[in-house]
Amino acid sequence: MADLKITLGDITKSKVDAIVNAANTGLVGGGGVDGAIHRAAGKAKLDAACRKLGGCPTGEAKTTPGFNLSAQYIIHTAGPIWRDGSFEEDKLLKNCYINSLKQAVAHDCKTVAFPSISTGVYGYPLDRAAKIAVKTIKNFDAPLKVEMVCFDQKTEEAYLKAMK
Ligand code: AR6
Repeated sequence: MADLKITLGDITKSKVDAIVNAANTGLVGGGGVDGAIHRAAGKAKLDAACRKLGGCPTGEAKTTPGFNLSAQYIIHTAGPIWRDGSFEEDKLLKNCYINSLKQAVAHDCKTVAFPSISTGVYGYPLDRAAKIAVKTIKNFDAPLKVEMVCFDQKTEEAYLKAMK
């Protein structure tokens, strides 16, 4: 069972082995947390590393170095874009967490930080996403310390509620 705690802050400052990025399938950078991570890691170096990965299907995860970040690795996952819930969004979001955690284990990480995948630009209902994230992380069978780094209070409240 992975250990999970909910915090409020900026994930680019997290002192963990790996941070997860809420990326897109092209791994071409973007706004939100993706933009913040690219800027903090060093845009040119991270863009070049991402280009070599050749994209990332929704629900999968791929890893690059963390470059200028304190974190050694960045695990990039592409969350589902919310439509109405009938396009396997829940399953795809769960896969994002599972595949990111698998990448963390494969790279020998002990500590991992996640942002709230898909609940920004991708429009996923926050409470629904929080429930899936918390359940999937807690049920993941590895001795990992996981932090959910919420960028605003509304997000933090949703994840704290999902922890109960
Ligand atoms: N630290 C932690 N969380 C953050 C930070 C930060 N520095 N900045 C924003 N967030 P979003 P998505 C929160 O939109 O919905 C990009 O353009 C934010 O408040 O970043 O998965 C990609 O390239 C929200 O709670 O990701 C994709 O095209 C959460 O991170 C697309 O957006 C996720 O919001 C992905 O959309």
